[in-house]
Amino acid sequence: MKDGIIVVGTAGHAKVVIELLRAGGMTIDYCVGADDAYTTCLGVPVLQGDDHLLSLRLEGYSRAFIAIGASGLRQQLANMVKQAGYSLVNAISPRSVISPTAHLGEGVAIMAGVVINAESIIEDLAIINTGTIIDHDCHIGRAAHIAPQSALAGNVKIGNSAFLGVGCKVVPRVKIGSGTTVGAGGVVIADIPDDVVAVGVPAKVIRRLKQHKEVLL
Ligand code: JB3
Repeated sequence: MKDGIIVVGTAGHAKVVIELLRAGGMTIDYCVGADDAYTTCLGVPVLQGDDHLLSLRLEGYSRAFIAIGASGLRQQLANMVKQAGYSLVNAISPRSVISPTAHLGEGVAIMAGVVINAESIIEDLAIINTGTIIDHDCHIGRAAHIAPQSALAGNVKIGNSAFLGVGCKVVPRVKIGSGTTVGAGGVVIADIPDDVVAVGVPAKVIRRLKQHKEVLL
């Protein structure tokens, strides 16, 4: 078996993840990117094309991390590597503070300065980005992305594949639906449904995202 990690993705998010994994004592042997990817990422050799994922598996690699910000593609590639027999590691900054009663899924990215408090749940493939606070009893859905410097008070529920832009604030016991985007700096003081875009202080719904088309309200 080969002990090195395979990072899927070769751009900005991959750079941050590589540094998180290295800080946790792991070595990254290859990155796998799209056909037009650069040839190296922070000194890690890049293989272009996902067909390399199977050949690396056959060479004995068994651990991977999906370092791609787009949640749909991140989930698609996670399914691909899991079917190939890889397990997904977590990329957790040693400069984050995670409660011992918090629960983390697999393939989770937790950047520097993050605080996750008691009994919060972070589902598979979620990204808790730089300096973000997830207070007690929150539930962050599968492949959700909480951008840097956001703050969620207690008992906040974020749906699968939701995206909270940089600097969002969410008051206690609010639910934000699956597939929903809250724009940067949004202050959420009431529940927001699935598949919409909400912006502002307080955050108001401005668009519905239906079947990947934007429908102006
Ligand atoms: O907001 C912050 C702090 N970070 C963002 C991050 C969470 O998401 C960042 O600013 C970007 O918005 C985004 O980072 P990412 O995904 O590194 O950015 P982007 O420039 O969109 O890179 C997409 C990556 O996906 C590239 O490395 C491509 O090579 C790779 N890619 C695209 N399609 C693919 C495929 N890789 C593989 N293996 N297979 C594909 O089909």
